[in-house]
Amino acid sequence: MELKTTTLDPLINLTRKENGNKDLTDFANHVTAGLSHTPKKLSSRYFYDGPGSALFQQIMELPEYYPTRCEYEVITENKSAIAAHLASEGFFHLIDLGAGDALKTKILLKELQERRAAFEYLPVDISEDAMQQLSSSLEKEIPGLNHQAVVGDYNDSLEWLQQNKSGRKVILFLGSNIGNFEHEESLGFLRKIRSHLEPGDSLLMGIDLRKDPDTILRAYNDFAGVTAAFNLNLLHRINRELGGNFDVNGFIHYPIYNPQEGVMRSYLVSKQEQDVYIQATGRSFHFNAWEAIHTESSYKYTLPQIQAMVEASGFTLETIFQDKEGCFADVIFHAV
Ligand code: AVJ
Repeated sequence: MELKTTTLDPLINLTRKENGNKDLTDFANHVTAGLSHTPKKLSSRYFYDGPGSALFQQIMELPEYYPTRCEYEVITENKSAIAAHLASEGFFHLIDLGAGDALKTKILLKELQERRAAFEYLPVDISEDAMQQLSSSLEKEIPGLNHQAVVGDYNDSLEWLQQNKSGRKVILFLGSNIGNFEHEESLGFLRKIRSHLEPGDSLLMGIDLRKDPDTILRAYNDFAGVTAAFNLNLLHRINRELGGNFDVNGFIHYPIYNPQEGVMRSYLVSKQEQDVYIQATGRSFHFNAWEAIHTESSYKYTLPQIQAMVEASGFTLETIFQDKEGCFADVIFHAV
């Protein structure tokens, strides 16, 4: 009998596996549905192609975009307590949903490695570029780390992990990515995560908290216009991948914060009446002057809201970590 090798493929791509043009077809169907809907909408999940991921990297370095810096502080200040919680019970799979550049996770990875914790790091992201860059940077920065990057959406990746990785799991869901879900969707998503876990497995979730509305609005309306370019890239992507003829200069980025709902919503607003033909959808779409496409929601939470939401999904709250200013929370939950 042959010995099972422990070497992991550095990258698994779930979006390519014999699904041909399925992703493009999905994108085209999504665009057709969203631009025929009243009011018009497109999902922020399509922001993250190569150029979009690069723009998001720039956003994280903007002076106005506080969430990354606040979460960096939470993780840095509490790294040993967090690592102790995660590594309390022997070998585990550390699954990083929406890992991106994993800037904050790397602090924990180094801490876990120093403690000689037994674990395998599995970053998951829909951006293949981001996962390729992460794989090679991990090799340089954290030699000896057992890791395998997974390219795929949250659902496909969770299924894949269920089938391919058994044993204790710790899910990281950092960067306030949960904020992109509407409230019902976030409950559904947390329940989905829970359904892939066993009692005693853990979830570490990073969430942006409610604060001064001006601070929030500025983070999504930066002076240099990087967030505008990030939002408008969605139209460039439709032009590139689906053969659209959007005149991107005919649209403006418009973000607005609702302090009662605690939600930042971003729109692309058409400056004039126009028709846009999109080859892959086989049709054109009409825009009235000042008609808007809703492209992103980023929900901000209160601590009681977070606790209620996650406990309604089959978890119990373990510990809340926060930065000094109460800007951002990273919360550990246990599956029950
Ligand atoms: C990556 C979803 C957390 O909502 O703050 C940043 C994305 N959009 N600026 C966020 C984003 C505009 C970001 N998340």
